[in-house]
Amino acid sequence: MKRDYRDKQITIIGAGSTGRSLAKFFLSQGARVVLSDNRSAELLDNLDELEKAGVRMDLGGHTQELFTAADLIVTSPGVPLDIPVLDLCRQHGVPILGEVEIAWHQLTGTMIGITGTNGKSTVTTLIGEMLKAWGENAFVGGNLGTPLIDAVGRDYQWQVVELSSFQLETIEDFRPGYAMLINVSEDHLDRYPDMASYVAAKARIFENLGENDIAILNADDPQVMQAASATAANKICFSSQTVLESGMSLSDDKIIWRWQGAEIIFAANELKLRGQHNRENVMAALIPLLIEGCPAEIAWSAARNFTGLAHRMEFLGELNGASWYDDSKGTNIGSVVKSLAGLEKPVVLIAGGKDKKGDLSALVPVIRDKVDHLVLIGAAAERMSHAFDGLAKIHRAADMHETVGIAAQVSSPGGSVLLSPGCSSFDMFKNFAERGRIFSREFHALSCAGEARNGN
Ligand code: UMA
Ligand code: ADP
Repeated sequence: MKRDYRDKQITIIGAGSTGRSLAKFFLSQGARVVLSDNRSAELLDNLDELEKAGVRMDLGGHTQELFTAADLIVTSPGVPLDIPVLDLCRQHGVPILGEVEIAWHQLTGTMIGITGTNGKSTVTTLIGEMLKAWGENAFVGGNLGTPLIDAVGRDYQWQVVELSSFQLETIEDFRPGYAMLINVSEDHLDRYPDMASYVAAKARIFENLGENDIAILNADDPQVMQAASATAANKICFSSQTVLESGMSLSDDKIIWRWQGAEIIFAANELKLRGQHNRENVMAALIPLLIEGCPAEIAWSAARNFTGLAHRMEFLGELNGASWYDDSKGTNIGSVVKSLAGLEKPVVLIAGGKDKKGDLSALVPVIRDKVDHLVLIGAAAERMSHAFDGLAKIHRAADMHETVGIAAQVSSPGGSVLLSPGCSSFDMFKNFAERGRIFSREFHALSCAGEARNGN
């Protein structure tokens, strides 16, 4: 049921995209709004408009009284829940909720929530493409980029929302009609004390589901099945290892959908997306569409034509006979393993960034097998150079310009250069997209310089 915020005193923490969208929403509801950020005003652009509209700014720190006197605190996903000011709010009994929870109460239509360690953005975007091809009016966003609160008041028939573990930590009643968990592997151990806490945050997507809701699950991932074991929802699975009696399966090059006694077969080799993991993403994305009655040929044509998102194994071009790939969104170890698995050796791997403290050992066999040079960047470079010592020749670089220069020098004709950092970007860049863009820009600058030298 829609909640009424008229005259309520709301303090929002985090003046990033989520906080700003929340501030607009609460203003529109007649609330009194404080936007608090521990960064100072000089580091935060374009807040004037919100201030003029009546938002009170609390910048360069979190003023305790603006929190303890509030009726409600709403957090941005990047704000850890154990910071002192939030502890104080709990002591004072001030409720703390997240943006996704706030948005959910205000929305009607069918919500498809997508979480997992890897593949969330691809699946979210794909479902959006399928709904568009079907002629439906859908919001597509969440952790993908546009905060879910922006969907409020827009009369979308569907909300397709990518959900991070951070966003799920602050739900209460949140209950999407479809809740998908694509996979689970180690991530964000710089925020969570251990893997169990991270998985528990992800599993909250199932917390409030009832028997009319649908949980879409990866049958091949025991941690996924365990996380959903207690849900009251109807479970529908996908598998690339077993042909399921009911659900979505991959067998050789066939994607098989069996549901309510009917069977539909799709030819997986028609997909433009590459890699086994992307077949899994396509399978997961098809499920809600087919259940909702989208004609199979429409959903499939959208899947077939989907070429993937930027910064996910994006092919940039060739330089000195080596193929260059931007996988800047490869921000955890599991995703680097998948990306390397899809390449032939020899690979120059560019890795490192803000260290998420994950176990690096899963990368050892695939580095030994595929990688001849490692170019390490950022805060995690030190730990990675110890973990990968002796597996490949290790180089260290201070910035992306130097990184690309070294990678070009050591790459081999017929081989590949892969930026797949296995880390977040925040130590050197604004986000993974900026890291990818700068990588691509440096690559193109070097290619052009090479062509100019060769007189092309
Ligand atoms: N801040 C404080 N106090 C603190 C900590 C942070 O004030 O104690 C402030 C920072 O100074 C900063 C603001 O909080 O100004 C940033 O908030 P935020 O990190 O939540 O950033 P948003 O711009 O609101 O973006 C968030 C998501 N970011 C994170 O989860 C880190 C975006 O996901 C998401 O697209 C956006 O909401 C819309 O939903 C990005 C991400 O990296 C892509 N997500 C992680 C991932 O995919 O691995 C989970
Ligand atoms: P997310 O939004 O969860 O970070 P993306 O769709 O942006 O996921 O993909 C990021 C990276 O994760 C890709 O470049 C790829 O290396 C890896 N990846 C994508 N889908 C899967 C999957 N289903 N299983 C494992 N790894 C995947």
